[in-house]
Amino acid sequence: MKFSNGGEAAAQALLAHGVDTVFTLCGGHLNPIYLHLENTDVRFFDTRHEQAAVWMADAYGRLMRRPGVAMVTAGPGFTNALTPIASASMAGTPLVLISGCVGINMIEKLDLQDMRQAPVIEPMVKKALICHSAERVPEFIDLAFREAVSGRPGPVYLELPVDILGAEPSREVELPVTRAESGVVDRGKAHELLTWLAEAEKPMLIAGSGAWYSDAGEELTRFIEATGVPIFTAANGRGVVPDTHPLCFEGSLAIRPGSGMHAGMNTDLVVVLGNRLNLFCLFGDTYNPQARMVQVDIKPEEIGRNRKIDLPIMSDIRALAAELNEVVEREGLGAGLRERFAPWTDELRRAHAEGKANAEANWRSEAVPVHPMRIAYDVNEYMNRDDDIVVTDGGDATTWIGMSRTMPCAGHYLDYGLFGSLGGGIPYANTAKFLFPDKRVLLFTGDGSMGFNFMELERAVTKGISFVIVIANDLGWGMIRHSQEVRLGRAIEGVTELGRIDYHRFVESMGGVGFLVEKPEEIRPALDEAFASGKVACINVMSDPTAVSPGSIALANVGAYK
Ligand SMILES: Cc1ncc(C[n+]2csc(CCOP(=O)(O)OP(=O)(O)O)c2C)c(N)n1
Repeated sequence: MKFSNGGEAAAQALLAHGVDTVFTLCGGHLNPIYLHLENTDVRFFDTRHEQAAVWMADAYGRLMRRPGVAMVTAGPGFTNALTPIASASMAGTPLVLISGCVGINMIEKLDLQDMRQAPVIEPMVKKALICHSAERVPEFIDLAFREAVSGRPGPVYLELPVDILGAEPSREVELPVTRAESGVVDRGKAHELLTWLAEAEKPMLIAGSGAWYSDAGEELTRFIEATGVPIFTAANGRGVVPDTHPLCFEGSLAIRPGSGMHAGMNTDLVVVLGNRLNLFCLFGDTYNPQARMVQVDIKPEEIGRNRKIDLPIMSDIRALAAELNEVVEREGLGAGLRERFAPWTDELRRAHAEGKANAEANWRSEAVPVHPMRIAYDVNEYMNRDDDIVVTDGGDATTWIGMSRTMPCAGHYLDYGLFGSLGGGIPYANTAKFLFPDKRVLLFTGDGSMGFNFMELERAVTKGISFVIVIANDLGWGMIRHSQEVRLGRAIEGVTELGRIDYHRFVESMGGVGFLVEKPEEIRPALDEAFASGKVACINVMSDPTAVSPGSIALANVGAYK
């Protein structure tokens, strides 16, 4: 095809890749691309801060399992985009960040917004690309998309200098769209894993983000139903087998009320499926040191991080699960395994019920100010449709809802994950409702985290995107205050207090609706009214500032803070 300039080539390449949404904050360097995306099938979501644009692309990547696309301008637009890129890198989110930059022929002349961008972002992305010729723009876009989804997904950076976008390609250019292939299982290893399972008495499967991105839910469900092996889920894998399935014991985190801790301490075989041994399992230490370890991952370098792995398997999770199912059926292994694991699943059911019972007092607390677990409990009960989407932000707030949320399915829950960056909540909620206008969306957040991208609520109101925000308002940066109290015996003055902020009134002034809630029994009626309003609604719940989450206690005790 013959293109008038690099900007048109970029726009056509994005369309060829099926891009339907671009999250962006404008800048002159991007005009040649905008011009050729205007009036096409691509929708722009124009944010008020580049950070929000990239948070939104991150949410897109996680919800849709294909790359979210953010576009930012040179220099300050680029630097504003960095935090969510680091977060996406840690989480392994498929995302393509396109950045403008100064023209190649203007480097070092002291042109506007000039800086060396690629070296800054290189350690945060799977690949940092700079395209130096208008003819090669589609090829670079193809490469960026392929890289973002191949193997373990992740963010990719593509820099398109403004003179390249303005230059006319000297020849006809193809629009390549290459499919990334996923990893194929080693059949012998699948067989070996089944032998190990047959020798175990107390096995546990842990399905992480790799199970979500490979779409392994159905195959895994078939496998646990055939064999009776209990499964736990983690990270973006939460919900790949629903929490309500009798063989799913919900999240694997040891702090979650349920059986995660009991299973980890007593298991004799841990099968980690597309999940990393990171802080969330104390780098592998929450699992019985005597247990045999199997780790399955699409990225071989991941296998063996932090703990010795007895059986490493490099595979896409769905491919492995499908292979396991084939062998189990062919060799008729199911009934024997089901019988073998029945006492263990009974034990887990008892531990699960006990773990839940221990949390009841907080979940059903009638105290004023409201216990944050009670808020999380009511929110979880209320968001009871299978396709409801819950988003979280905040320190303790994320811990409380993480401990309380029942996952009816995968791809309907967004939190900040391992990078731990506050501030993505409002952009995440904007993405969820923008992509799924028919689903109910709720953001559960701390009061501090409300502030980072507050102006994005203006975007929501202006664009008619409605969701409900529930703030567990503990008058400050709760998790840090609490970790100081646990560690030092007191809060350090001048850094963690916010005082009472009437966020609900701010939201009202922007055209949304607001509710102040001071008693537990007011939460549900406020949720009813908030969703019925069809607007952006903020329920500002005065929560107990002295309630310390297990997350804060962990923060006070992990190595870095000693
Ligand atoms: C961008 C960013 N800045 C600072 C921190 C450190 N931090 C972790 S938890 C926390 C407190 C969060 O307060 P809030 O949003 O009110 O939620 P709460 O813990 O009170 O539930 C802070 C400041 C962080 N994780 N990310």
